[in-house]
Order: sequence, then C-alpha cells, then structure tokens
Amino acid sequence: MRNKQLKIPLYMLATLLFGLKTYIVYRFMFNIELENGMQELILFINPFVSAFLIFAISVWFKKQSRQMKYLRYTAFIFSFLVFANLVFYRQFTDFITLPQLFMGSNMADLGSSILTLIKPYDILLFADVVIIWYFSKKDEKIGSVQYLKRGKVFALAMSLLLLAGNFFLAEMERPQLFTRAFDREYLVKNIGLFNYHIYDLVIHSKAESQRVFADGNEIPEIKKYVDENVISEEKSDLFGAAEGKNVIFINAESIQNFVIGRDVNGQEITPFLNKLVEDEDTYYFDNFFEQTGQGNTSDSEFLVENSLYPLSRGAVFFTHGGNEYHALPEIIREEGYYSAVLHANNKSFWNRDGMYQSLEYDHFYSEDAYEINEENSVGWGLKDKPFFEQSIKYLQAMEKPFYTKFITLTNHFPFELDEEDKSIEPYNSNSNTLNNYFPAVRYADEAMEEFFNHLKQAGLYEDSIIIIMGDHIGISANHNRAMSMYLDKEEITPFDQVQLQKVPLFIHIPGHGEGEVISEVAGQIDLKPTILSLLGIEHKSDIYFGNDLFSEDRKGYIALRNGDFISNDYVSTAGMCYDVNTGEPIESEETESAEENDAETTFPCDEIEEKVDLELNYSDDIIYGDLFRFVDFGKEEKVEND
Ligand code: GP9
Ligand code: MN
Repeated sequence: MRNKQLKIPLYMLATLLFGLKTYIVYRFMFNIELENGMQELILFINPFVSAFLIFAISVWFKKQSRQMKYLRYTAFIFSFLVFANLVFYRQFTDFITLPQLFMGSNMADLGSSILTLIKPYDILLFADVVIIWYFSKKDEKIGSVQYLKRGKVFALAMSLLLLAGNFFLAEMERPQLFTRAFDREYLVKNIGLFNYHIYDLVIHSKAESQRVFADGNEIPEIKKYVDENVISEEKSDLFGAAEGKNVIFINAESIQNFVIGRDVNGQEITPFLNKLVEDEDTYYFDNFFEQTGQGNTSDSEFLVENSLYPLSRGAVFFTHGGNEYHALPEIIREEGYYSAVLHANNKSFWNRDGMYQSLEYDHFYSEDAYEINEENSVGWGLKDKPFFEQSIKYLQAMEKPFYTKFITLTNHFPFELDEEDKSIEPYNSNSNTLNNYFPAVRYADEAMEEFFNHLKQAGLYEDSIIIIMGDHIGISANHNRAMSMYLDKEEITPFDQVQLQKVPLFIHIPGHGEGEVISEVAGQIDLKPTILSLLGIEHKSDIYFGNDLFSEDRKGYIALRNGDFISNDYVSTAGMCYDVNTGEPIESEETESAEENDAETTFPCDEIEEKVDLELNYSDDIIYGDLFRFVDFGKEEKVEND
C-alpha cells in the first residue's frame, strides 16, 4: 500500500465517494424511471464505473503532487457537471447536449430562472470534493510516491473491464442502444451521465465535421436530379381541394395494412377504418409503404415533414436534429398556418423537443400537457382514447387554420391492454406479440372513431381534413411463423416480407364526395408534396423526393431505406427482382451491350435500382452535409385554385 494515512489509494476513495454521490443524484434527484431489477443494477453500477475511469487516470502522473492535483480538479469539474445537469434537468426534464448548449434560446430561458433552480442543499453535491481535497493536500506532503507499473496496469485493466461490463449489461438490457440512441434518459440510465456526455461529444463532432467540409456545391446537381426525375410539372386535379382547411394528421402507432378489412377469430379488427375505406369522402391507399429505418416513429415523421429519406443508421431526429430543414410547418406558416404536435410522451424521446424546433413547429403538447394517472394509462403511457379526448381543448383554442400531428401510443409493442379495453379476443398462435396485436389495433381503431366524433361535436370536423397513416410495422420478421399461420401461407418469403411493410393511408376530406381506393404504389415520402398540393401551395424551389399522390405524373416506385424498392411492376429485395403481381422471381436477361457486343446480364429492376441508390445518396448528402443551409428556398407561392 502506497499511502500511510489512507488504507486505500486516494483515487479509489474518490471513486467510492463520487460514485455514491452520483448514484444518489440519479436515484433521488433526477426522475429516472426504472422498470426492472436489471435497470436498477445498471444504474447502481455505472456511477462507480465512470468514477473509476476518471480517477484511475491519476496513477499515470509521475509526480505525487500532479496526481493529487488531478484528483482535486477532476473531482471538482465532474461534480460541477453533475450539478449543471441537475439545474438543467430541473428546468427542462432533460440532460444537457452539446447542440443544446450552443442553441441560444434554451440557455437564455435557463439564465433568467437559474436562481430559482438552485437549492441550498445542492452544496452537498460538493461534499466529496471537500473530502478529496483534504486528503489530497495531506497526501501531497508525504513526498513523491510513484505507482509501480503493476499498479498502473491494474488501474487501466480495471477501467476497461468495468466499462466493458457496463456496456455489456446495457446492450443486454437495451439492444442497439448506441446505434439507435433512443432517448437521453435511456443513455444516462444505462451508461451513466459521463459516458453519455462522451457519446454526445462523438456524435456531435462527427456530424459537425461532415458539415464543416460541405460547401453547398452539391446542390445544383441534386436540384437538377429532382427537377428532372421527381417533381412533376403538372398540378393534380385535387390541387387546392383543401385550401385553407385545418390539417389533422394522425401518426398511427404500429398499424400495418394487413389488418384492414380482415377478421380474427371471426371478429372484425378495424370496423371504423373499414368503414372509412368505403366512405365517399375518403381516399384510401392500399399499396402504401412505410420507409423508416432505425428511428421508427421519428423516421416516419421525418419522411412526412421533409419528403427526405431518414438515415440508414441511427435516428436522424437525434443525429441531425440541429440541421436546417425546409419542412411542412415552415412552408405552411407562410400561408398563415399554425402548427403543433400532440403526443403524450416524454418530450425528449427521439429528441423531439430539439427536432421540432428545427422543423419549425409552433408548439409541442407533450406528456406535461396531459393528465396522466394509473387509470388512464397502460404500457407506454396515456391511452389513446383519453389522449384524443384531452387534446380537443387544445384544438379548440388553437389559431386557425392549423396543421396538427397526433402521435398515438397504445398500439405499441408489446401491445398491452387493460381487460376493459379489449373488445376482441387475442389470436391464438406461438407469438404473444401477434396474438395481442389484434385487440390493441382494435382499441386504436375505436380511439380514432371516438376522435372523429369529438371533432364533430367540437365543430372542428367540417373545416378540417384528416389524414391517418400507419407509422411502421408492428410485427417484425421474428414472428413470421405466427404471421404465416394467420395469413394462411406456407411461409413468409422475402417478397411477402416487403408486402408486409405496407401501412394504411387514409386522406379524409369532409364533404368531398369523390373518395376512392388508390392502388398505385405510394409511400411516406409522398405526404409532404401531397398535403401541400391539397392546400394549394406550390413549392417549386423545394428539394424533395416524393410525389403528390393525386398527380398522374409520378416516379412509379418507392424506395425502402435498405435500398429495396417496390414499383408498379417489380419488387426488388434480397438481391432478387420479383414480378409485383405474381410474386415470382424474374430471370435475368441476356442483352447485347452497346459498346463491345458482349453479352451482358441485366434485370428489369436494374434501371430503377440505380435511381433508388442515387436518391438515397442525395438525401443522405443533404442531411450529413446540412446542405439546406446553403439554399435560399424563397417564399413559397400560394396559387389560387381555378
Ligand atoms: C414514443 C413513440 C413510440 O414516443 O413514438 O416510438 P417508436 O418506438 O415506435 O419509435
Ligand atoms: Mn412507432
């Protein structure tokens, strides 16, 4: 033992004190939700792991005085970081992120109220610093003691081992935690505040460096491509059909298209949506695909608001939440629209609070705007029925016309429902997920029917158009056995798998009278141009990759985020090209190459595949380079409908 006064090296004492303090802060001062014993364990371990990582570095300093100085200052700096996060948390119920630190408005809010956010007992957060300070000063006087190589290697090996152990547990508890970065609370809960800050720093620097090297030179090429290949010249017949109306968009959690018009145990799954299919005021798209990546709901939102593709890894809401966009809320604000999102979940989930500022939403009614208690919640939180009911007052008070997005929650994996909310029996298969999916979808269907009635009673229905869109699949390929049983198929082929990526889309225009079922291939990327066209807003200078769904002149294919696509004739997936009607693979064709008279193997899918790759790359370039900061989109024109 190298220290005569203390029985353990000071860096270890510092680890214990600092770890314990951080744990107490996590547990009692932040409001971190713990759902099971494993989460409790991880939360307990990670403060000590982080503290050890920080303080064990001290052994590498040769001089004793340097070691002690390092311990003193790091103890102070990291305690201050805990304190700063706590103050920030008291105001925003969120942890500090680098972009947020630099995003003026948030910090300005904090500045004015900072004194009310600091409590007298916060001083205790520095108690361990005082103890460490005391011993380090005492130790300094002992003279120069160096750690032996063995001690150094031990400290380093321990650090790495502890870190690996922590990450292993975290990955077990929440697979893909790092690539998907669900929520800051998840990150802090699983890897601790300090590792979270490092993660945030890495993500931020990567995004920044790609941004730094971009100069906007890429824009003309991209604009030329979209003008020639995507954006149609002709206005559709429905251009301006909903001019001046409110837009109510329902992002319907996990609703897939295969439930529409179907039964389970002889009971109708979606009676309300089925009625909508027949309704003369409703367009129903039965060949409409979700195009999300790892960002799930947030990716579907991204597609709808921007008509750009989400990223192939991570959630763009998180990784590029601070970019410049040219999204729906911004464009329609110029036409006098007020915009809001209503979603009864933690506002920082998927970094929504940050991203909605970039998309230029006027307001976000999150969890705090709702009365949520034991009785009216299940699974992920507030049930959809009370969610819609409690939202009506906000719509009534809202400036008109408005564009509002409702994000539902009850029909989320694992599709839990209270007994009293189950109107139909679960399915009976080896997959409880699929079994419980049906009653949960039915609940969502009833909730939407009730919402329509609330809108009518509140006098909001007539002046609004209502769009309902499934956000992404609810039943993954892990449940294919049960799924094939339900669909009465021998197996789910790669071709079927793509078909299962269909989600329903309804566009309901009260009083319109010309609704029909549209079966041309369509996707989430098409919503922005479709909504703008319905409202009679031209956006010719815009850059986007979807089509107005009512236009005759469309691309004719939908790219999925993994590079697969569906066209009106073909499906390309898993390296194969299928006939969209028969589901049969298409053989390659031997064709003469123009140049060398050599035989070349081509697939009819090749031509579209090239475009799909190009589009996905262009969209990625826009996001990674934050290219829209170089574009002056000008003022969008509103064109009178004639
Ligand atoms: C959470 C909700 C569900 O707020 O949007 O998210 P998901 O897991 O479907 O992306
Ligand atoms: Mn979702």
